[in-house]
Amino acid sequence: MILMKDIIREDNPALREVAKEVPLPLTQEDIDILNKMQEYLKNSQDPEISEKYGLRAGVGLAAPQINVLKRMFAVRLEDDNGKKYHYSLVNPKIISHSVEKSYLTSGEGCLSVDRPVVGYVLRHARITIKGYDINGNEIKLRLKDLPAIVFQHELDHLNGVMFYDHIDENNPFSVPEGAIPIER
Ligand code: UDB
Ligand code: ZN
Repeated sequence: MILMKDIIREDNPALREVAKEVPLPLTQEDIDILNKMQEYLKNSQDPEISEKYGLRAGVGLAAPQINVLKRMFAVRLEDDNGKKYHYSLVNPKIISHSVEKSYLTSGEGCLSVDRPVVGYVLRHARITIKGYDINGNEIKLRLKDLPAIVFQHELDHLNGVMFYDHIDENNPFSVPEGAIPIER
């Protein structure tokens, strides 16, 4: 199983690389990696297991964070209506997005960042994302609110982008007109 020691931190230059497209169909090795990433998220959200192994409760994990420079990530969260977003996505691409922005009022963190970084991370409020699931089937998702934020955060990791790259360093809490605050 994936443990915190397997998750690379921001001092590792691999997190700044652009990850490679994954050939389809997936190899068994890639399938195993994606399943392990999804298992990390599940384990980390289980109070007993996360306590036992010292896991940070994660809602998303991108392959580069375990030093696998491939364009794939896992997401596991529930929205406010109890709708589940359990996805393992390969070669994801945002095919359209709103002009409107949104941001988490509590800011963001990252499993690869062991320090608090304050400030608003402005993201597209709504996205349509396309990719492939573990079986190579095409997946197309329309997302808003927290799920849209999480998918964009994970997609950024495939491009070597960290959440704090988006924070205005002179004015970390500035909000552009019309941006939607998301509480959680
Ligand atoms: C996270 N977790 O997993 F809204 F029950 C963060 C960490 C860094 C704090 C562990 C998180 O936001 N958990 C959460 C959120 C809720 C409700 C809840 C638990 N990530 C994933 C990550 O680092 N992926 O690379 C950071 C998130 C910040 C915004 C989107 C992803
Ligand atoms: Zn992250």
